[in-house]
Amino acid sequence: MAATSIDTPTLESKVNELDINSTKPETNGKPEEDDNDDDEAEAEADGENGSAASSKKKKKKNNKKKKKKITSIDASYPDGVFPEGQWMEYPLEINTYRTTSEEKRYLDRQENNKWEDFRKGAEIHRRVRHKAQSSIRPGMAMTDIANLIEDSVRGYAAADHTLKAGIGFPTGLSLNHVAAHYTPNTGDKIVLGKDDIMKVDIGVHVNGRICDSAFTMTFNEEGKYDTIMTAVKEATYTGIKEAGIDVRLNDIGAAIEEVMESYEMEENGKVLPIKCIRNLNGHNIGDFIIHSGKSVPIIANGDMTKMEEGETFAIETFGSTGNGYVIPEGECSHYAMNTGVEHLKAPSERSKQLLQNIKDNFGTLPWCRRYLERTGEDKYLFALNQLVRNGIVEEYPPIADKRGSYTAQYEHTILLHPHKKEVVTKGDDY
Ligand SMILES: [Co+2]
Repeated sequence: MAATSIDTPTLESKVNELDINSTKPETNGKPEEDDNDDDEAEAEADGENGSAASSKKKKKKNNKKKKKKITSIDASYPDGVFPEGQWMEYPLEINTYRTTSEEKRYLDRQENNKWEDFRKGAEIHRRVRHKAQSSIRPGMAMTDIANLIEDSVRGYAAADHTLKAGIGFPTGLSLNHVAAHYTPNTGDKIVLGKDDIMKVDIGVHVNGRICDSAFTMTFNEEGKYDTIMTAVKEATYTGIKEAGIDVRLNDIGAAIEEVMESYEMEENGKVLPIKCIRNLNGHNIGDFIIHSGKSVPIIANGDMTKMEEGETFAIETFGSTGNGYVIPEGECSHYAMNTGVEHLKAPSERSKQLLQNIKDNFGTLPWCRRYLERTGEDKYLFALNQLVRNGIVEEYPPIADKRGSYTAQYEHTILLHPHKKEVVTKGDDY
């Protein structure tokens, strides 16, 4: 999920005490059917000849388990030790001592439960996006794409409570000139087109530790989007490389900008420079809080604030062939309760009731209208807008560059351990 730095308010950094015990579940965490053929193939690879005809394989299948279901990720890691991400050393000379410091390693081990929560979320993220990458095709409705992704997250997280583990924020599926914060609302009729460029932004949390990671999907076979995809991927990798303890946020932005804007794409003989979307940012991540105070610019912006030991960041960059600036456009789907609003009173009985339901199900995690409806809410829009007007709930409408432009995004979550940095959501796909 992106942080906007201009015109729209950012979430406060104060971490709310969440009363998890008083909350009721959004779903019962029941694992759902998995129709991913890859997984089935893996599960049945034992004793099967690799070259067996597919028809023979299909017949054989009936003798075994029916369809492979998505089960809790815990079943794959019974000892509770999850795969580590990609380790990188810190960039500044003054911090090279950290890599081998016993004291820093000792400090790091004290936080091991927190790191394992992130790693578990990251492993769920990798599996979910693998499924998304292998099954999303043009012609699918955006609602079906969102459900496919979200049911996978729920299945792997298998938590009895939304606030314990599962969806960390609404699945972003923003198309073309829309850069971020679009997910379908109920009744959405949009269908994915073969020439669309779609930002898939997935959030998975475990005990409030949110993994925030995004990639971009295209289906154009002439390689139309190759350059913008490369530009944004390289810009994000640059941001990840430059990030670290004591590094100034401005310096990360400057490095990202230089890489991103060295690319240009061509369309119908016209050269389109790739620009950074200057009012979108990476951000640090707090417990149950997706944007927790610091913004990581994707241009040089003069921010001399430094990253600090123990912080966790989403490093994300957005490239665009448009103005390189986004404004709100279209119907809102994303919302989150603001922090530090305990003193504010819900303006009506209905909005008070709605607010309690939001607190019970999502706390300060972002959510969308579809998730609210899953909790049984109906005819809530008037009350919801009251909460928004009173500053209790923040709305995050889709944000878009100019019509006809193309935007792309890549994003990883990084952990600033005392001794090294870990790109926890890194996979072999991106
Ligand atoms: Co983000």
